[in-house]
Amino acid sequence: MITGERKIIGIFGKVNSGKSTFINNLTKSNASIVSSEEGTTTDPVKVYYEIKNLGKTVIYDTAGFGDKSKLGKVREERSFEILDKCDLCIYVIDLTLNKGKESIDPIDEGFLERVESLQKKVIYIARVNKDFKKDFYLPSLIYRGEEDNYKVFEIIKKLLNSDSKKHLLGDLVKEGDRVVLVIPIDDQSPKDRIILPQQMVIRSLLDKKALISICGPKEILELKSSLDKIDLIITDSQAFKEVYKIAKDEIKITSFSILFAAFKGDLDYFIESFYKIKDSKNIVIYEGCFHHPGEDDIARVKIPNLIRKKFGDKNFSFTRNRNDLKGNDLAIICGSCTKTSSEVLDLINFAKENGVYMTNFGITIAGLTDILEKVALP
Ligand SMILES: Nc1nc2c(ncn2[C@@H]2O[C@H](COP(=O)(O)OP(=O)(O)O)[C@@H](O)[C@H]2O)c(=O)[nH]1
Ligand SMILES: [Mg+2]
Repeated sequence: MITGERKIIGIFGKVNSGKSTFINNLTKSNASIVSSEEGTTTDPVKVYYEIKNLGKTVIYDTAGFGDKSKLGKVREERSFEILDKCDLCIYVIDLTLNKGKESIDPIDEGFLERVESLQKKVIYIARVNKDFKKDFYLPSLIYRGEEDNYKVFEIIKKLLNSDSKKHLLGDLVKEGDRVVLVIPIDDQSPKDRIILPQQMVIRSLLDKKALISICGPKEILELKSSLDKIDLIITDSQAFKEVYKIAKDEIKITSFSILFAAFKGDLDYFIESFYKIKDSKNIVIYEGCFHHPGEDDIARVKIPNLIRKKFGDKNFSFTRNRNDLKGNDLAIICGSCTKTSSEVLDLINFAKENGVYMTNFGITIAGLTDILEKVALP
């Protein structure tokens, strides 16, 4: 299984239930401000945290529910954005507040119903005081402080490690296969490193005990002549056309973004949506991360130009905000290397709910260069 993805854990609960105290205790940090003042945590606070035998996580502390101040609603919205994308939520309930009451607080109940309808994994953590007796609501665990951290991590691991053991390469590669990676280095490449999807593919190939060679698009011909055989080429989508000329129909070829569309997204929906470009008037291009666009930026320049050339002019807009997908016929999203599967699936669901088709950069490029039918799918 590939574990290169950072899992997202969100901490939720009513104002003053002890969320910030909990994240600080759990991560042994002072990440979040703790105070008896309601609404102390405003924007979500995040802590990057490596959990042994699970891998990278990001843990968010969020603004509490039931905040009656002027900005309370806006803060709650931010918390719900985290809820939509998280892999696991930890709900902190202050049972001392419920003292003497027979039933669960309506705010807690409302949230828990929402979590259930989203089918999120959830851990309920209860903070209790000494005279807490009633067990009308059974939490996953009673948290008294740092001494209970190991219990929390055990539950987190149990819930998150049981996630589907999807393999990035599917059945495309087997032990001993000779795989060539084509990675163009140009002024769009990040300085001095290769990007996360490429790192994850390399790690995944090593797990499969494949034999790996790497080169740029200009060098592939020479590399090919030096190898007895090539079982698969995985290329950056931007070099698809060039590489296909060399692979022809003799060598299996796929791209990093196709692997990731299948791994993190919904490959069938992306392919179906690609064929809707022709009839779409309003197309929004969605980028996951912040970067300074170069002159030949793939999102802003290359893809719109390829589409115009093939299908005539369209209304293009560009965004990093999920809400801006609304009102468009089609969205084209980036490779989502900075996003987790849950975030990409959240985006796809949002698009579907709003009647927007969605595809990604790699599928679009493969389709527009007429090789979508010829690529190997994981
Ligand atoms: N007695 C007691 N007080 C706590 C506990 N956890 C938090 N508090 C107090 O409750 C108040 C609110 O805590 P905070 O972590 O800021 O709550 P948040 O609004 O959910 O982030 C602070 O005054 C904390 O000191 C606990 O386990 N026991
Ligand atoms: Mg707080």
